[in-house]
This record gives sequence, structure tokens and C-alpha cells, in this order.
Amino acid sequence: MHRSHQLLHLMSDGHFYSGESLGEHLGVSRSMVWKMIKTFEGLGLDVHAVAGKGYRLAAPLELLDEEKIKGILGSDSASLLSGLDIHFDIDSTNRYLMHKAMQDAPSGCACLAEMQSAGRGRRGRSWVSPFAGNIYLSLLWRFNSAPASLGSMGLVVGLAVVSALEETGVQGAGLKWPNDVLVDGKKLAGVLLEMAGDPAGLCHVVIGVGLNVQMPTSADCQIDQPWVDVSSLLGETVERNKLAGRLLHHLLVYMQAFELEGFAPFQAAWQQRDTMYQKRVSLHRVDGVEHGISCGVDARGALLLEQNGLVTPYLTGDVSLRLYDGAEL
Ligand code: BT5
Repeated sequence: MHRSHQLLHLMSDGHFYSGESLGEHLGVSRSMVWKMIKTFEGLGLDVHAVAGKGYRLAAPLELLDEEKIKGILGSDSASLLSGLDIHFDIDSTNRYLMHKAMQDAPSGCACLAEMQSAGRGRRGRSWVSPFAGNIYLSLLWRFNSAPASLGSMGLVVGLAVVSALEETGVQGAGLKWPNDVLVDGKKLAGVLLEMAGDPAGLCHVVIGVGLNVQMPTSADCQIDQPWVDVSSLLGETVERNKLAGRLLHHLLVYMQAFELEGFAPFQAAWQQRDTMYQKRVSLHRVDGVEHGISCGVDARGALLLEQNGLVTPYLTGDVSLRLYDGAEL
């Protein structure tokens, strides 16, 4: 582990430590400790320095912990996990696993990071990923023979996120087709799926989930749409490792079920959490915009759009769905 990461682990309880004791522990000089502490400010952390007492983090920090996360998994999910890499700082957990997949990493390989410097959203958008407050998780899944409804995988991933949130006590988390997780119209989590190989045969997908747990207020100006985090919804600090473990558990178990049975077993649960049900929406496609009433999803995960009494299914692809307030219908 890098020395400054070790230092952060030492100080993560929020207690005071003298520069001397920290230096001794790490085998570096006091001035080196001070230099390392200075770099924490760049991560958005507040450090109190008090003469005679030393340094402490303004608030305790729960860093990601492999053993704690694995301890939350059930025997069913633990047997599906083939590895868990935890990074302090990475460009993108999805990029990392896509690369690892090319080097024959097995299915069920997962990766988490404390921060991402180039977190990816869909279609070239970015995911704001500040240090040590949120969950940035990717999971590699390999298919020998992908289900016909591979396009609906994002819906299943969204449902796994909502299941983990519900277990944590978050109420009212809903899904917006195909895979946004929202509370009262504010984005709580996002899902990015990146695939390589033959979608009708041997292929692999890297599933990326960004979930806001405790976002620093400084992130507000970087996100150009309404957003929310779990801590503000619950009104208390959340155990990030526990939530990450629950998320990983549900992802692994749901992915296995999806591989074997497709989307159909998830249809009812997804439907119950559909934030757009019976709302006027516009469906943005590459070749134009369709307006209509959103009528949920079918057994393949296709969005059902009602227009003039006629219901048409739309499969995921380069399509996005928005609430529609216009007059046309
Ligand atoms: C997504 O894209 O919602 C998919 C985000 C996936 C992020 C994870 S983190 C782990 C893994 N590794 C990666 O590199 N990525 C995945 P999209 O639907 O395109 O939404 C992106 C939009 O969401 C941005 O344009 C902003 O408007 C908004 N946004 C960005 N960061 C946000 C955040 N932290 N919370 C809420 N909204 C955010």
C-alpha cells in the first residue's frame, strides 16, 4: 500500500495523531507526514492541525475494506465472486475491468475504487466520482451463450441497486427505463454496461454502478442534473462497506439468474419500481422522438409505449426516455 494511503488508514478514525507518532509508524520524517497530509486537501478532505495535539481528519472516514465487503456476501453470491480488487485512485473501474477482461480475467471479477479521475457515464458523458464518499463498482460477467434479452441486462442491474438500497432502509428508490435509479426525480445511481464479443454467443459485459452515498457539497456544481445521496435520504451516515457488499451480493445473484432465465423473472419487481408508469413521456431515438404514455415493460424488458390506443414495445439501444410536458399526444 502506498504510504499516503497507509497514513489515511491510520487517521481514518478521526482522532488526533502527532506528526511524530505518524512519522514513526510510517518510517518517514515529520515534514514528510506534513507533505502527505497536504495532499489530502487535494482529495477534498478537511484536516485539523492543532499545536500540541497533532493532526486529525475533520470527520472519520470509512475506507473500503475487502474483508468487510466480502463478509456481507451470502454463500450463493460468494461462490460467484472470483476476485475483488480495491483501488484507491483509478481513472475508471469499468475501463480497468474491460482491460482485465482482455487478459482473460474470469467471470465474477469485481473492482471498487475510492475515487475515479475519469468516471464514465453513457455515450461519452462523465460520472462525478469524488474521494471516499460513494460507491464506484464494476463487475465482469462472461456469457457462453447470452440470453436473447441481453439488452434488458441494465434493467436487472438497476433492480439489484434498488434491492441493496431497500435493504439499507432507503425508501422510494425507483427506476427509470432503462437503468437510472432515482428518488423524487433526483439521480441516486447510474449504470453503465460495456460489452465486447458476440452478443449472440461468446461475449462479456462489464457492469458499472455509480451510487452516491455521501457526496461532498462541492460536487453540486459539477453535476448538471438533480441528484441525491443515500446519507441525506436516511439522515445519517451510512456504512459504505455494508452497502457495497449488499450491492455486490445482489448483482452477482441477479446476474446468474438473468443468465439462466433472462428478464422474465424480474419483470414484476421492475414494474413495481417503475417511476414512469402511466406518465406522458418522450422516447428519444436516433431517428426521431416518439411521444406517448409509458405502460411499463414486457417480459423481454422492452418499454411499452402507448400511442393513440396502440401499444408498441421498444427495446433498449440508443434510446432515452424523458418525462414529457408538451401538448402533443
Ligand atoms: C450513467 O451514465 O448514469 C452511468 C454512470 C456509471 C458510473 C459507474 S461508476 C463505476 C463504473 N466505472 C465507470 O467509469 N463508470 C461506472 P449517464 O446515464 O450517461 O449519466 C451521466 C449523467 O449523470 C451526467 O451527464 C450528469 O448529468 C449526471 N451525473 C454525473 N455524475 C453524477 C453523480 N455522481 N450523481 C448523479 N448524477 C451524476
